[in-house]
Amino acid sequence: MSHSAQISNQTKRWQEMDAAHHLHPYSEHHDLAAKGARVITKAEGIYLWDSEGKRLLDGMAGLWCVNVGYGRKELAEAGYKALQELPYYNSFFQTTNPYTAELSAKLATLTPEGMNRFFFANSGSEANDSWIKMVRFFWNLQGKPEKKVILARTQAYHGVTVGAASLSGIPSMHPQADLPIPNIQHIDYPYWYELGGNEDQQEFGLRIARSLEDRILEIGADHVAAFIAEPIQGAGGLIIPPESYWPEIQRICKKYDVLLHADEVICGFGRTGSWFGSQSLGITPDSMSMAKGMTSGYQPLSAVCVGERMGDVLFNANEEWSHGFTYSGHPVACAVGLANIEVMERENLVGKAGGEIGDYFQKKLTELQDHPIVGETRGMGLLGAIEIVKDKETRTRFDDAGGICRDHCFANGLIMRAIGSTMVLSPPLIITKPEIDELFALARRCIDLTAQDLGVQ
Ligand code: PXG
Repeated sequence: MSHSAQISNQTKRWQEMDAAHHLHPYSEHHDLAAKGARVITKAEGIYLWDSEGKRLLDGMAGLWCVNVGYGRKELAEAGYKALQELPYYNSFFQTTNPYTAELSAKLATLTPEGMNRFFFANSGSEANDSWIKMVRFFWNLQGKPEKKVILARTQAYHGVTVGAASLSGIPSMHPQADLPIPNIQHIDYPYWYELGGNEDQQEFGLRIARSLEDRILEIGADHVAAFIAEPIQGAGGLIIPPESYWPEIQRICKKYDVLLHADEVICGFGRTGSWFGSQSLGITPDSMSMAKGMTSGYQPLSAVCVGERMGDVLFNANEEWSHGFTYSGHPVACAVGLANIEVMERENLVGKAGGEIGDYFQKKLTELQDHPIVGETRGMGLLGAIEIVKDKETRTRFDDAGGICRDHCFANGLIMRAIGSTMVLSPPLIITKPEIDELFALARRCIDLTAQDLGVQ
């Protein structure tokens, strides 16, 4: 039997086991079983390999998370060392461990001023769910238990647990599970390219921000607890708000005493060119959630960070906070988180994403605007979006351009995510200029192939 035939049999075996026994996230299982799942077997730098030996340039850093790239020995060694010394102990019962204590202190040096206290969990969803409980506890302790409604945005992605999925504003996430839970409402989102029409971008940004004020007034400020938003919306379409948006949102939150929460799960850890998206976009939140880039995905780890106002109240409560996970502050995950930050600092990855490398990425992204089916490109740091359109003037869309383009990307060795007709990029922060050239050469070729399929010459 030839080598490749052996590999194929092995792949087939994994696909069959997987089809029989594995329920995948966000998948239609009939379709998946018929096609056979792609089996990823190894990774190095910005590349992945599947079980057939095909190489893929990972333009999405996994799911927006592998910021230091794949195959980093420092992270593996830090995890191995912690696994040998202290594979597990909890942080309940007045206990901590060196890794969790050191990571908390390290994070406090990176977060915006005053954001100094961290509650640890394992995923972005758990962090956001924990935050809902913190907000309720905070207002209850403040003697304002009627301040209960949390406002979030259409097309927001805050995770999938019951609370986090309720905060999320992607319409398909709610009906299957009878969500959202009570006291969560959604307002408009600042997607100028899709919704702005001929309106001036800054005017649009102000108008959308003021929909927050309208809703607060409708509900009554005494009943509104908090507003949650991603600095740049990720999974909802990589939506970068006009500059007028965030200052107005902050003015409104202050005026009506509504807590402001930044979901930094994608934007955190260098993605936008600063440690946190809030720093890039000039946001001063009361609290933030973080995950993904915190360990570059090498271990599941997340946190809710609270500033002085919430922190002082929660830390000084005269009652126990009834919340915490078995793995809150897991020593191995925290050890890997520390090693991840060390690598990011040593290699100046945040500085590069906000400087030379981010600028080069943005320049190459902008060059795609000359393509006949590219209506807009936008980005910040190492985030990029490409709007595929039938008509640049009217911004009319094709039916499934995103799906077609994504399939061409896979076939040609590039992972680029499709969100409707928006193609999205979020590569590892270690990407080099020649690798950026390779990424955009592949992207252009795949957009060409998409245009051909759609009958555009
Ligand atoms: N907040 C934000 C902003 C996210 O992007 C979560 C919270 C939830 O994190 P966990 O760790 O619970 O998944 C996320 C996750 C996609 C995609 O296809 C995006 C996410 C997750 C899965 C897929 O874009 N973001």
